[in-house]
Amino acid sequence: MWATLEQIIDRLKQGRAILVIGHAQPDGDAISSVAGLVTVLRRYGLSASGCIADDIPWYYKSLPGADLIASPRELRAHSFDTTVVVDSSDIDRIGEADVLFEGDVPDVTLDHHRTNRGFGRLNYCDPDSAATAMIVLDIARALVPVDRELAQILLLGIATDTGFFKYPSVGAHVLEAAAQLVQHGASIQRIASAVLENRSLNTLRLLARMFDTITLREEGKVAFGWVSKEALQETGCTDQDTEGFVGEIRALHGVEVAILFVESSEGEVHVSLRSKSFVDVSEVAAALGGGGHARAAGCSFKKASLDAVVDKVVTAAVQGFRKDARR
Ligand SMILES: [Mn+2]
Repeated sequence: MWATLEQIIDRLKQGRAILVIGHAQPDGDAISSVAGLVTVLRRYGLSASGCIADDIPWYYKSLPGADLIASPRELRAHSFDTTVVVDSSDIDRIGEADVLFEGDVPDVTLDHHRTNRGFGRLNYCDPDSAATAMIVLDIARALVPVDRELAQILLLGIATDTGFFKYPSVGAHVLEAAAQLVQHGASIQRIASAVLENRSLNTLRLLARMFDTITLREEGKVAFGWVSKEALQETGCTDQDTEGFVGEIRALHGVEVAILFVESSEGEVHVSLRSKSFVDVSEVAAALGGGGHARAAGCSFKKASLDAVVDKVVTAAVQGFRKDARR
């Protein structure tokens, strides 16, 4: 059932051994909301552990919080009486972390993805929230003092999920929350330096390969590019290194919908969709088995060729663009 934040907080207080899980292929908000909630619960006096199925990208590891997140394997010997899933629109997003809890569903979910249908026992989802870290900040304010470390952890999710304070989700409320975290001692520059100014030369060479693939449709309003398995291998990169690439496509003049295809080494294709001002890409992604937000969404395909996925997704995105352009 859907719950209020007060009901969620009451449920969390009853936990004796709490497991907080974020989505696989973690981004800044997944790391921030897992590490932030673990920190809040521990400071409140509860036992809490954080888990994410995939490795944390290396450039987040210099920031506080990453060390609070373990792999499912590291936590297998522990037992938990309360499971919380954060920043995930459906249960499939948590990957192999589902082995850590009994039954089919987590006790609590906290999220901000518009496509979330509420897959836990108690669910809280606010699509107007710019980041799940904003929701964790509200929980923090109800339970513990916010110190410099907690502020730094929570600012990560807010900064990264808003494209460093430039997406339409950024209103006064977001800037006020960020300002408070900065007052508590957090540094935006530290996050920007770790996330935006840390690309390896290999990653820049991979980006150059991706730029060469950019293809336009609908008179330049729909743009897409791809990173093949070969491009990853030949540049010595992994799919983690493609973080931010889709934003480079969206930055192209005149583009409304930007799509990045990444053929990861396991033969899977991950698709990131972004829009600039009016196309709801969460609808496009949801129709393809994925999910997300109106301006940022994604989906994944297994055992499919890159070419076939590009054809299928671009066709769906062009249809979505035409539909929303008529509105
Ligand atoms: Mn998020």
